[in-house]
Amino acid sequence: MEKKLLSIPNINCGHCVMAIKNELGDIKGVSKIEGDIGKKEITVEWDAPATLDQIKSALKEINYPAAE
Ligand SMILES: [Cu+2]
Repeated sequence: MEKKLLSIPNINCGHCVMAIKNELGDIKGVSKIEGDIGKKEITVEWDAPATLDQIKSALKEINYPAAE
């Protein structure tokens, strides 16, 4: 299992976290998504076939790009 903390500056409220959870939850292999509204961060856990690139591009697609 892989796990990554991503900083998402566009997170402002619970709806943002829900939108991210819905989007990433559709990716095959993603097993867990936790959001921290105050810190504007999400933690994602995944296994193959999901990849970090795929997760990042899904976030970009819904206008919640991860900061590097
Ligand atoms: Cu929001």
